This record gives sequence, C-alpha cells and structure tokens, in this order.
Amino acid sequence: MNPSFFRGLSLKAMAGAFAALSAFGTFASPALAQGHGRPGQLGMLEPVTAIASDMHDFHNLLLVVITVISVFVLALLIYVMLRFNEKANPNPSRTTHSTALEVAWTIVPVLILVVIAIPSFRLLTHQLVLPAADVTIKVTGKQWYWSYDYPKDQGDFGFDQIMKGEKDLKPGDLRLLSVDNEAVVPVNKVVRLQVTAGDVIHSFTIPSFGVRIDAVPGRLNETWFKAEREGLYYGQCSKICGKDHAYMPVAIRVGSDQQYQAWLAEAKKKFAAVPPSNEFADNAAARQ
Ligand SMILES: [Cu+2]
Repeated sequence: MNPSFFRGLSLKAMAGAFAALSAFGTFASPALAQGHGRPGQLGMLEPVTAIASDMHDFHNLLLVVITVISVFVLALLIYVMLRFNEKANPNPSRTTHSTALEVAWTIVPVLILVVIAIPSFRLLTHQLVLPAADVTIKVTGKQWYWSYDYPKDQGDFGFDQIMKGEKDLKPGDLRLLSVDNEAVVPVNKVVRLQVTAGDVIHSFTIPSFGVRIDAVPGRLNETWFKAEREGLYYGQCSKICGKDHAYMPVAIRVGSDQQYQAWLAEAKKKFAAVPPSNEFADNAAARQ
C-alpha cells in the first residue's frame, strides 16, 4: 500500500483533534527532538520515521477510545448507584430482557473494534511489507552487546557495539546508552535490518524509529526503517536475556549521504582487521 495514502487518512486528523485529551501527549516540540529520554520526560521519544509517528497517532487514538469508554462506564455506575439504590427506588422493575438494548450493546463494541482494527492492520502491513532497501545491515544480539555486519555492497565489514563503562564516559556521553562504536546509516534511505542472535533471544529496539524486533538464535528476522531526521538514536535490548540485559544499548547515528560515505570509508579501514563475526545471510534464502 502506498505509504502516503496510509499517512494521509483520517487517523492522524482524529488523533490530532483529541490529542489535548492525552495526559501523556506525544507531540513534543521539535526543539526537544533527540533519540533518548530526558529526565522527567513524559510520553514517548519523538518519532523520526513515518511508522513511528503512525504508531504514536494510533496510541493517541486508542487513548481517546479507552478514555471515552471508561468515563461512560463510570457515569453509568454512578447513575445506577444514585438512581436505583434501595432508598431511591424501593420497587425495582422486573424487566429481564430488552432486545433493542442487547442488540445495541453487541453492535456498538463491534463497531468500536472495527474502528480500532482498520488503522491497526494498516500499520502492521506497513511494518511487515518491506520496501526495496537502499542499505541492508545485519545485526546480531549477543550476551551482552550487538554486532553489526555491513554486506559487500557497503564495504563488507563487521564490528561489535559495546556499552561504555562509567569510567570511559566523556562529557556529553550518556550513562548506560553511549557505546564504543556507533552504527551509521544514511538519512531518508530505506534501511533493511536483518536481525538474529548468537546465544539467547534478545530484542533489537529503537523507539524513535518505531523498530522493535526479536533477535532469535538460528532465525533471521527482518524489519526496516527510513529515518527522516539526522541525529543519534538510542535503544535498548528489550527481551530479558541474562545478567547484563540492561547494559546492551543500541546506538545508531543517522547522517547525510556524505557523512555515511565518509564513515564507510573510515570503518572499512578501522574494522578491516576484524573479520565479520557472522556470514551475511542471503536475503532470498532467508525469505523462503
Ligand atoms: Cu539482550
């Protein structure tokens, strides 16, 4: 499905109209855009891909739906307590069936679920149908770090990404998030991620991209993202994988084409001595 069609539909308008209702509004101001959380921050990290912003719109739509339902049920409960308690209503009605009411309380929830299902399945399709990729990267989760492999057309090298310890932190670094080797990708390009694991199940997650996919030993999972803004984006392993689960952050820098090419040239030399830890899987084979 055409992504602009996907984004253009009324979901955004509906969610936007009700965003004021959202106590955890995700419409952060652009000045606060960054790929990691701030102290005291409410809500989610600012999205930098179409999928991530669609996810936030969907979240806001659901927030409206559940708020309206909860308020409605609460109002009904209060009304019943006040209007039909023993004192106010000493002679209760003997009614046991109301066809109209029963039809209504079946149809209305079905319609609500349909309203939720349409954008939900559209979003899932958008995530699961991979567009033609400009860059493919393989990511391998290990206890307790990530390895990246860039295939032949990108220079044929691989490296490990390990969290910086407290004593290695420099000014500007983030505790528990900064790493020794950031992975770099180009802005506004479709990046296909092939994700697997070398030991136990991990989960590769970058909230700003709307990306979260399990890294499973012996299985190659695929996902994609197209980051629309340059910056340094962080994530963390999101599947309990062992004692250092909390210490295997993900750090991906989105740069311009020139920055990406410059980094590739440098990385090719820097990581030449380190042979790729995993053979790059053939994509066609992986899809079968
Ligand atoms: Cu992990």
